[in-house]
Amino acid sequence: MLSHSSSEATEAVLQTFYDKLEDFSVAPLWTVQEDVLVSEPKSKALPHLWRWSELRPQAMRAAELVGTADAERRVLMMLNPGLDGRIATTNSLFSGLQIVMPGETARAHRHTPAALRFMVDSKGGYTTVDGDKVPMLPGDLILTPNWNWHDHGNDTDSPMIWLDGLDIPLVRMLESVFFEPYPEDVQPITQAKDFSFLKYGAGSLTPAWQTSDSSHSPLMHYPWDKTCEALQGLAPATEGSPFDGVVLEYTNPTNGGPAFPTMGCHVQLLRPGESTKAHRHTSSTIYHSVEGSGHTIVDGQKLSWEPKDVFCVPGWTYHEHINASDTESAVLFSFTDAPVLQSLSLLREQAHPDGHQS
Ligand code: GTQ
Ligand code: FE2
Repeated sequence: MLSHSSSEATEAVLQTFYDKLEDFSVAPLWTVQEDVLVSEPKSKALPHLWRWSELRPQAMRAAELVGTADAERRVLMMLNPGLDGRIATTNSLFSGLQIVMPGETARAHRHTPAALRFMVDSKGGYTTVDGDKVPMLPGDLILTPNWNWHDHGNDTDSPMIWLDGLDIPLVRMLESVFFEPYPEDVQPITQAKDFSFLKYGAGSLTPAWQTSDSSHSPLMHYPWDKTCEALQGLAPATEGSPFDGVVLEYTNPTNGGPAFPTMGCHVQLLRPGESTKAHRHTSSTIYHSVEGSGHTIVDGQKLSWEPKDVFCVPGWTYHEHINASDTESAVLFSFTDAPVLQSLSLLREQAHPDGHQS
């Protein structure tokens, strides 16, 4: 028979032993076991909301004070108040607000963290991604995958402001950050304008003369008019998800997979008066309200959003969405680290046992 053993060592003897172990760069697991092997995750990140009405004036002020010659990128980072100044919006995701003023360019570079842009305010302008000049209008989603050259330019007479989403905290944790400036300020345009959209934008009609095996979507541009049309067409015809309403993923048109191996992107429509059920998942999410107003209850805390606000839902926290209007739809854009968790068999989801938080 096996049995549990016990010993008579006193506190003092144990402490002397533990101190001694430090000399060998080892430590006892048994004194910290419960901090490591927790029964379930508890994110240090807090639910938090950033208001467009407060951030926009600060972005404009940044544009007065700092030029794109001095700032590689003029970005206001959204730092999670629970993460002690870490460059992170949730544990694994980063979000920022970037501004490019009329006539400005943000010079070409590339890096291993992948980036997405969701256009908030502009009358045009562009990002060039590996030689493909991608136009940027409000509501457009633009991808700049791992190690793709990218530079931004504003050839209009009004400011461009967009939401950046990057996997920076994850890539830093994996110690895989590489960065390289392009030898010139601006990279050459080598493709027809918006080429990835010409090639892959039809969604269910993809080039048959070649196969694409890249780990990210080959489509760099998901224009708002197509997104809007898909949501508006589908919303009256289906219930959608109990947790997210009519929610669509921005997919890789060649295989139906996520936009990036590290980040997935979604857009969801909440019908007038719609309130969703609560659930939680190990993935974390950053949301941006495109239109409409409402609130999201995260871990019992009410985050009230107006158009263009940004808020985050840390991993494994219950959340549910409420469209406060009885007449208008609400639309939320979001990005998530779910593809990472999925590919590592770490993605778990749980519905709230009572349907809603109290
Ligand atoms: O626009 O290239 O928010 O490189 C952070 C890093 C934006 C960008 C960010 C970047 C960019
Ligand atoms: Fe960049």
